[in-house]
Amino acid sequence: MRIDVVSIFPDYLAPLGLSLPGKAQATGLLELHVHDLRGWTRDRHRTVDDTPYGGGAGMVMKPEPWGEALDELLEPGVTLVVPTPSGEPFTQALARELATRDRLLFACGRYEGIDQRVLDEAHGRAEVREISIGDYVLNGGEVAALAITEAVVRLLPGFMGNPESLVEESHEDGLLEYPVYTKPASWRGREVPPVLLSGDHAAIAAWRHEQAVRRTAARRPDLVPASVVLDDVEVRPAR
Ligand code: 6GU
Repeated sequence: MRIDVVSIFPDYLAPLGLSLPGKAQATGLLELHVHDLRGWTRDRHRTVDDTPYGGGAGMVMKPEPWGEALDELLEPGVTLVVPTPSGEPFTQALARELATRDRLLFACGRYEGIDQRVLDEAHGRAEVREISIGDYVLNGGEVAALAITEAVVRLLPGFMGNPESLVEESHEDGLLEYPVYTKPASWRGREVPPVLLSGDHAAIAAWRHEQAVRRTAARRPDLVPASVVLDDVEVRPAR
């Protein structure tokens, strides 16, 4: 997979050279290019923003530099990802979908966003996904681009050392993950749940599933499937 990122703070994306995505680059699984949007400005001050038509607080990113950046980078077959708090929710399912693409291009906006005409024009040329990583506000799309990239790259075939660990983690089965334990069996007077030491694999699987359901019901009632019933757990119906 090739990923391009356009930002006015390219240094923000430096962590992509480390850790999991860094390993993917070293093995040739991922090709990453980070670009400074100001490279596509033409004025002396390298202006990227201006006041909003219609008034209001904040600044809007001007269309011209973005237009030139996309003319160069938004080739046929590229999926344009625009991180924005007004986008569709980023989920594990969306990460899996993006992991099937050959190329992603992140357009990281700052201020109050990018002139809408840039995205409208891009829609005619490419798949455009406006994506939010949660119901809170960040200063710009860079941190969201990092999060989305890490979630996607670890799903690329051949990336994970042990693909089994992809199957069991939170959200892959629609539930939060069950609690985990390692040695020692007793620590500061706290014992590992005895079933995990029993060697009874069916009992362990059943215990883990029940723990996952309890945890999900307590923390994320919106995720509990209607078919799951646990009499001593209060499951609030999804909105
Ligand atoms: Cl993708 N961008 C910004 N600026 N804020 C956010 C977000 C994205 N997702 C949640 N908040």
